[in-house]
Amino acid sequence: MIAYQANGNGYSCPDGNARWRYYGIGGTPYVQVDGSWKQEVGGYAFPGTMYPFYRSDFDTRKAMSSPLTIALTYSYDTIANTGTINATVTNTTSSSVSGTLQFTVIENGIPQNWVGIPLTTIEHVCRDMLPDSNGEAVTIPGSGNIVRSRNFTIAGTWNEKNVNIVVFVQSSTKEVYQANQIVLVPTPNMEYMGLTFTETSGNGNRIAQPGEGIRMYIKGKNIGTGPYVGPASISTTDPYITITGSTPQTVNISPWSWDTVIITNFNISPTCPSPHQVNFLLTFATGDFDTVRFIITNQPGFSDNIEAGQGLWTHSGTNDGWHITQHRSHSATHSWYCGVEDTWQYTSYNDASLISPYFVVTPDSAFKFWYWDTLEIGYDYGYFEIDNNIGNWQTLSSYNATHLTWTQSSISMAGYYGQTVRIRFRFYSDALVNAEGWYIDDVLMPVVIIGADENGSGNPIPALSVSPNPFRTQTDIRYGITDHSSLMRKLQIFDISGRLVKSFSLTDIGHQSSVIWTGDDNDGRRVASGIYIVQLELGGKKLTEKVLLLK
Ligand SMILES: [Ca+2]
Ligand SMILES: [Ca+2]
Ligand SMILES: [Ca+2]
Repeated sequence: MIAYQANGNGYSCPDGNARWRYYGIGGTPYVQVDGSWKQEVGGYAFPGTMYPFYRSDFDTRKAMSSPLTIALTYSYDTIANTGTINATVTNTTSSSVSGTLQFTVIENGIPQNWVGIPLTTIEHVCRDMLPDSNGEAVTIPGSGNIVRSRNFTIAGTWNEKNVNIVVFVQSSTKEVYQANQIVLVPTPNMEYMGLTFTETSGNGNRIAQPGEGIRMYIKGKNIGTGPYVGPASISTTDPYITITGSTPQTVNISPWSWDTVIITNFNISPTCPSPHQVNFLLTFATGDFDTVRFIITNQPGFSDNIEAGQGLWTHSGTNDGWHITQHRSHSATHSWYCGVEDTWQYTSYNDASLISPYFVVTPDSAFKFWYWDTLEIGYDYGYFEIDNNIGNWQTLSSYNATHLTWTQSSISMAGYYGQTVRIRFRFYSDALVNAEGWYIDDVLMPVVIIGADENGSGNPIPALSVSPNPFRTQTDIRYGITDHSSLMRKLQIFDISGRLVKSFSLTDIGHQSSVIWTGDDNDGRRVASGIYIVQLELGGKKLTEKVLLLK
């Protein structure tokens, strides 16, 4: 990939400017694939990511076969900052191929701050062409090859570790037949990739709980340009965690590959709170490091009916329209919506995400949510994505249809059981044609509470629900009353020792009603974080649900 910058930019060069004119590019950024497909992208006019929209065009070009192959060798003196690159261009067809052979020196990672745009570096910038932007007219005979060499000098103001040289052959109609590139100074760059774990001592339910022993397999990914050779190390200052042994793995990871870099055993103190987030520091031999987030809990899962406010959700992105609305809802009166109130349309160039808090995936369960959508078919999309606490979001499901009735989506979480993750609903729209959009309600990763009062747990009790759970500021307790003959009805909240914390008077005699609990007791004082039992008493029957209050 090469970015040609016009004159006037601090990082432009005469060759880059000449190529910018050659392509006839206007004032806003364009992408040209193989020289044959051109599209205006990015900049102030196109602020969203255009990736989902252009992906099919990229794939089409990628699938086209080439008559040429290009093999590169090079030498580089890191003291003198000079070198030579040699290209062998081979014609794999029987007909001769004519075009222009080009050598372009590019630099990545050039620090650059743009006003109002979250961008700190610019990439692929054309710094020089060898010998210049005119290139060399060449003809490669059928089933033959040509060999060419170019000398180059890396300027002192460039970072040689970020320099690549791209070699390509271009036709008279600007189509690029073939390209290849070398990295001047191959360098590994490691990042945390994810983990799996087993219980070495525990109840074997695939949830890491207080008092258990865990063996953790940590994966690292090489996002650099050179091979990574070496172990990794791990540590934590967490008072509830004792690392009892680590086995760094002997690995050789090539660029854009990954492997298990360390296996670590640790014990969780029986006095560890639940839930409790442990931060492990993972350090690679390159000095690269990452924080590995690992939640210990007796209560995996996460649920929210969106009736008690924003809670622990966050949202952000380009033209972010996510908010809680009362316009449509699956349960009760509220849902999340990415669009504009009153007009009931989304806007153009959205790329905005509604992000859940971190939670532990409940084993043998699917993640479920209800949605209502009208999206421009083929152009505007919703995505359900997961972050296995890597920071790299992976798409598990996409939405591009019209459902004028509420529809439930069920996403397999196999492969993530027991792991600490967060999910997001990402909404994307293109330049033209908007519709009403995407509503989300009743998000459910089944909440299972292990080791608390077992009265009635394990069986779904539709007549009593608590959401969100866990919660921080307030939660919505909904209950159904089917027996109106009984006047004996009580809704009470107890702490885990059975002490009464809060009681509600139920004056509503409808079939379905709800109360909001803000985490206070009967005297209006905020209660401590922890597990509480919500108990609905109807006549002689008692229904209970457990809810977790976070600090
Ligand atoms: Ca366990
Ligand atoms: Ca709702
Ligand atoms: Ca659209």
